[in-house]
Amino acid sequence: MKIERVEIREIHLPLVHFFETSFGRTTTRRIVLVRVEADGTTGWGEVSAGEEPFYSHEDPETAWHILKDYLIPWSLKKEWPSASDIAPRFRPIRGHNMAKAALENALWDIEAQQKRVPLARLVGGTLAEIPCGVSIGIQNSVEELVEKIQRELDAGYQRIKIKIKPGWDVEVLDRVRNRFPRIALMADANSAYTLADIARLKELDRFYLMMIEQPLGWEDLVDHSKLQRELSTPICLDECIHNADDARKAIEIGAGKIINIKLGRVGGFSSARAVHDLCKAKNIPVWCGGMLESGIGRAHNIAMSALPGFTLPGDVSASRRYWTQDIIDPEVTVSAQGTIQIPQTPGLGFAPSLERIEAATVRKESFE
Ligand code: OSB
Ligand code: MG
Repeated sequence: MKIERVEIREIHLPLVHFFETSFGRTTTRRIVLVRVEADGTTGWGEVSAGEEPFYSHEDPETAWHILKDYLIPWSLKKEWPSASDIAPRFRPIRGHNMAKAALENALWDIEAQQKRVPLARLVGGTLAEIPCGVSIGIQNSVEELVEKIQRELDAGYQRIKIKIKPGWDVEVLDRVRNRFPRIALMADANSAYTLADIARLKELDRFYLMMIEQPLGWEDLVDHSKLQRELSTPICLDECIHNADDARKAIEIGAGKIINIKLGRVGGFSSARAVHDLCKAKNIPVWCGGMLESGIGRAHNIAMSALPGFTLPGDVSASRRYWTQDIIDPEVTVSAQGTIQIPQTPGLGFAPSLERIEAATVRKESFE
């Protein structure tokens, strides 16, 4: 495919409810979207970076800069045999995986349309539907958290993830577990602890969680392997894993037993597939994480979740949990059994609504 034109734009989308993690609270998402035209076909990608560089070093500004000054000039007017050929070209740029993923994933969208196959099938997906969980942020009170959990269980979601941090952990989980003794439950700390907190982290073992996600440093595999030896609860790695090589090292030193794969964090479908294939070969379960994506990033997450190694419910849930109106048609819906059907139509399977995207746009720039 020959890339004729690339447009980047920033949209602002207010969340239905604030989302709070150990590193802060988000009320409105600032999302950079990438639109690529190649051989008369249009593909879309989404930068999943947070508003501030608190989850990783990336934010919407850094992504805009890397796309505008490197990734777009390096890919425009060139002939790419397939979407999988662009990741090696981007390799000289260190990091900036979320910016890379947005452009690469738009090419996968184009390739799926050109080959007239569903995106899920093009990337190697085999599942017809995927199991869904929800990620519930830190609330103003435990009562509100319990109420929210009940609402999501009533909607059919198969597992509940809550966010924890020092001061919102043991007591909260104690009350949640007492109220919901049998649900599939996990906790995500987003790097809020250190090995000095080991006694407190060991207390979490009594809640028989499915896993505890990223308790320690955002780049620290070594301390996670020390912690895993002290815990019966499996550790799931999120922030630490940027590529298949990180996953290999993590598995080798026992830094965790489960991996959360995020398309943005690992740099797009090519890298995500490599992480998936490695984990599958090593019998490490994986699941698809989320970054409060708009419908475009969500549609990519759904396609990736169809890969056979995605055996655990992910953080991919219905559009209505995030937005009063999503920017795709149809919106993402979840069945009463807590599943999402993989689209069987060619390409993304969800049409970006230009009208809604335009209405949410605060700046855009195009390159030919
Ligand atoms: O750590 O998984 C995370 C949201 C923003 C940044 C990091 C994370 C999250 C979530 C939300 O947990 C997942 C979602 O519902 O999209
Ligand atoms: Mg996480």
